[in-house]
Amino acid sequence: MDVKCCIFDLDGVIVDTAKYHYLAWKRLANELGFDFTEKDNERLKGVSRMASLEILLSIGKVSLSEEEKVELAAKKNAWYVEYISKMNKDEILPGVENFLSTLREAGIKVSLGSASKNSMMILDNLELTRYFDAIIDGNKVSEAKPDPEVFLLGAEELHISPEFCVVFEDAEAGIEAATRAGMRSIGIGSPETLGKATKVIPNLENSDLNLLQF
Ligand code: B16
Ligand code: MG
Repeated sequence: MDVKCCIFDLDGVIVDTAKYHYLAWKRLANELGFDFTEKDNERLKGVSRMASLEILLSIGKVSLSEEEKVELAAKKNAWYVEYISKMNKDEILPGVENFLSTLREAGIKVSLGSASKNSMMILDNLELTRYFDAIIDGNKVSEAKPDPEVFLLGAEELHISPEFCVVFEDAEAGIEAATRAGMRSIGIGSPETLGKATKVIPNLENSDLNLLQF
């Protein structure tokens, strides 16, 4: 087995934060006078905060100045932080902690590769921070997935060549980012949307090192 590093996306792989993003974005949309559905929210998964706001505003056909946008993004984030500050270990997705622990025992490095600027707080609340050798998130990257930057930075920080890295992702843009980084990928979700991944599994439940045999 030649895998030396596993890189995990956060939302949709380790935990479902999308539901809290949804509550906060919906609250903002309602305040602006329009509705925001769960289907609309699908378009925001894996997308950065400011790009998410642009999508939301286009749904409501609202145009604002840059200054107003920055203000609204901060407002949404304050609500979101309020929701996620109540998260705990019970919200870790099935099989995740067990798999992270298996990787560490096997000497395989673990990195986060997320667009979120709140990832540290989330990992702390889930009591998962100690499993990570590197945390690359929205505070460290300038380019959003499908740009490979977030995954390449993880490999670089751990001094591991991309060919020995495997990315775990639930979004199509994340799978593309992994491919562009020269890494293999495991899609978490359905083969219909993640068909370009090296392998697709429904979730990490009962996962062991056999998953890393390609
Ligand atoms: P924040 P991931 C992404 O997380 C979410 O899927 C996306 O909905 C969110 O807008 C983005 O993080 C930024 O999050 O507002 O907390 O910085 O899937 O890349 O782990
Ligand atoms: Mg995701």
